[in-house]
Amino acid sequence: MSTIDVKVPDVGVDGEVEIIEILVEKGERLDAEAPIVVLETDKATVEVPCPQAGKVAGIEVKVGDKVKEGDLLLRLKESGHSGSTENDDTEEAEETADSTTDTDAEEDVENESDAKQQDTEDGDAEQSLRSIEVPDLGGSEAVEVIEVLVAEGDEIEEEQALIVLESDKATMEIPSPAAGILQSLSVKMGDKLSEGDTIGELLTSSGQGQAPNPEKTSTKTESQSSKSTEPPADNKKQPAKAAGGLSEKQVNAAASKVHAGPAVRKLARELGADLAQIEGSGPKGRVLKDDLKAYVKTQVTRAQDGGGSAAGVPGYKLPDFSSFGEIEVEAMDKIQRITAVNMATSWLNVPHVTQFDEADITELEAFRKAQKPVAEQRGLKLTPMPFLLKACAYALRELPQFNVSLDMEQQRVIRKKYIHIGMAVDTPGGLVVPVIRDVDKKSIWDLARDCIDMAARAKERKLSPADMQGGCFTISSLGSIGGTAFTPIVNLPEVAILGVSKADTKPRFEEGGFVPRLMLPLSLSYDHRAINGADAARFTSLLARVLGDIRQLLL
Ligand code: CAO
Repeated sequence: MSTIDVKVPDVGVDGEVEIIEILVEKGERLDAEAPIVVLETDKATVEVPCPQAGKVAGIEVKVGDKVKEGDLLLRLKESGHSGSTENDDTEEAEETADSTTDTDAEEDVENESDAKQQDTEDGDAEQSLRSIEVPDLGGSEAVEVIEVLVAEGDEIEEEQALIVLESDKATMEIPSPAAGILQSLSVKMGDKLSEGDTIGELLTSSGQGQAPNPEKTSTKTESQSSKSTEPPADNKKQPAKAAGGLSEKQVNAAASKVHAGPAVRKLARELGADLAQIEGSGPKGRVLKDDLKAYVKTQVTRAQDGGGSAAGVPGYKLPDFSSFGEIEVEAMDKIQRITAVNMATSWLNVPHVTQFDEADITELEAFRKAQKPVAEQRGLKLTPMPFLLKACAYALRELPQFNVSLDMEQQRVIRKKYIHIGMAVDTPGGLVVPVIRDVDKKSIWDLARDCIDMAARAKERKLSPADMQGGCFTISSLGSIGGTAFTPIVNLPEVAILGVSKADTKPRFEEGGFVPRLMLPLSLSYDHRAINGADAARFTSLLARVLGDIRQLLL
């Protein structure tokens, strides 16, 4: 058995490209053609396949590295067999093979320039028909269609993958250049396509490239798809229309809008995993192989582990609501899907307890109001949130058992030395939780700026996946809306979340008489596996004390 060097093949780009994902591990046995890394060029993401079967002897690159054609990616111990189950582990002398044939690359084209192509010109409310053509395939011609990801009548998002092509050196996903309704689809599996060939026609709203409202278009698209030519093989088994006019096909189409490469899609299909349920941690929310593996692991653990998992929880069947009256059906968007999965996962896995308390913020509010003109001069709005963040950071330092995550699989507690706090933001698109970093090290003004910036970006849907990762603790404030208390759900893998309700002036008995004090309701939900009730009471008492006299934050 000899060792060969696997190098970056020709990916149709001059200069360097970035490694955005590594799909293999040292010691892993690979089949020939198994994807090993994902590269991102300015116009495509490219999966580099393994030139032959073997065992990974060493990985020579890491995510973020910039590489060019001929650079070493990994060393492979040749095996005469393909497949990952061979047991020839014997270490043999390593011979350095000549450079491998720089043939294969898998491309997942994300053609930004085509996406920016102008819509055809019509009046404001007009829709226009736009032809979708095969983009530059890096010189390849007559490339076979190996997968069709959409069907006529589907509502398509800009950059959503439409078809997958496979040449002798690459597998490429062809994205939609704009949003719209797929009016016609001219290709099917097995077709051979070259640059400029027509894939189909897209009905776009003029001006924006926005997808038309499915409510407005569903009837039209249904009738259009019914007169369409035979749908591609993968899409033949479309279920009948759901009650309410929107077909289940359209509802299910949400799953195909996920940003993921061909190898990850293929693996997801093999594992029966629904990519739409997975939160991608890659660039632009791309679902990486590791995301898929973590998701499947969680599902398997939940199914096997009776302890507080969803195992054995009976599902429920919906009645036909249209039999009771008029209804509308719309597909959940990504935020709704992810929130639903995350909430249910936490609710089913975490034994929740909520500790209630009140903080006397009379002085804090007087101070905050006095600082409002200063805040305005600084171009900021000073709400209670920066003070809550600072007080929580203080409590997390004092009671570090709240700044942990539980690794139940390996029976470990992970203690964090940093303090990043998530802030639940109510947006028109749903609940999102951007994370404010190093809260303990920032001033109130810094935190006010971060809150404004994060809330604005959340509402404009401009948060990146990284903005929403790495939190140690979450604050969910409904104080500007109302309510006296609530039981927030722990934001896994954190172990506690603080719910804040509306402050109210209440009579407090002090020094022989009642005095009006502004009281802020606190609701601390915690994971009772990680935190005991006494610590929870200590946490809220400490918070109340610090919010009652913020000079303590200086100590
Ligand atoms: N009691 C009384 N008033 C409060 C308050 C409280 N607890 N919290 C905020 N307010 C006041 C603010 O002071 C401000 O009034 P002034 O202009 O007079 O100062 C007003 O309410 C509006 O505040 P805001 O909402 O603009 O700012 P914020 O920093 O308090 O909150 C944010 C920012 C992003 C957290 C909030 O906009 C939001 O989205 N909250 C909803 C979070 C949510 O949905 N949680 C539920 C998740 S499910 O568990």
